[in-house]
Amino acid sequence: MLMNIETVVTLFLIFGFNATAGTDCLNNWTAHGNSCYLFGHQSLPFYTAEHYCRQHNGHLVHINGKEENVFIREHLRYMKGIRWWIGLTDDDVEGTWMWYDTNEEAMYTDWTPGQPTNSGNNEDCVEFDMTAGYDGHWNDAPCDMHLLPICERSSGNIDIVG
Ligand SMILES: [Ca+2]
Ligand SMILES: [Ca+2]
Ligand SMILES: [Ca+2]
Repeated sequence: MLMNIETVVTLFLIFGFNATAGTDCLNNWTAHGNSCYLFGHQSLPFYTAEHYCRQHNGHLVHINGKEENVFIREHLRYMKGIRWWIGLTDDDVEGTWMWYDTNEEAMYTDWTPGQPTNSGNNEDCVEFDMTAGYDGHWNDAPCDMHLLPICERSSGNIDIVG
């Protein structure tokens, strides 16, 4: 397990470094894989957070699998904020979790044990929660909560760099 994390961190450093050198991502965005990520500084309701990301030509992060999930978690360990929106919602059909950017059902998930709870029949949006007890896993929360946005956009020419 330790080896895996080290490998992932090493890959992140390599990709991050290359991408920075190739300026694939704008200044305040973080490069990883074929994407750029913006970790917002203002807490917003879910749909306002999505709008914020769209204004920056992105969308709330779509976590495609474990590798991307680990990258996000490792990055958030060094951030001040502890509760962050990701682009996942069951707003349309309760219990069916869809990625907002592609309208695809989530294949990979990383729920905190015991979640999702749909507490108060009012938890339709998903946060990445660094609070003790959640420890960097996912939780369904009310969409009108004010949390920090994690935006993602594809990086243009990372293939040339990599
Ligand atoms: Ca992604
Ligand atoms: Ca729900
Ligand atoms: Ca919950």
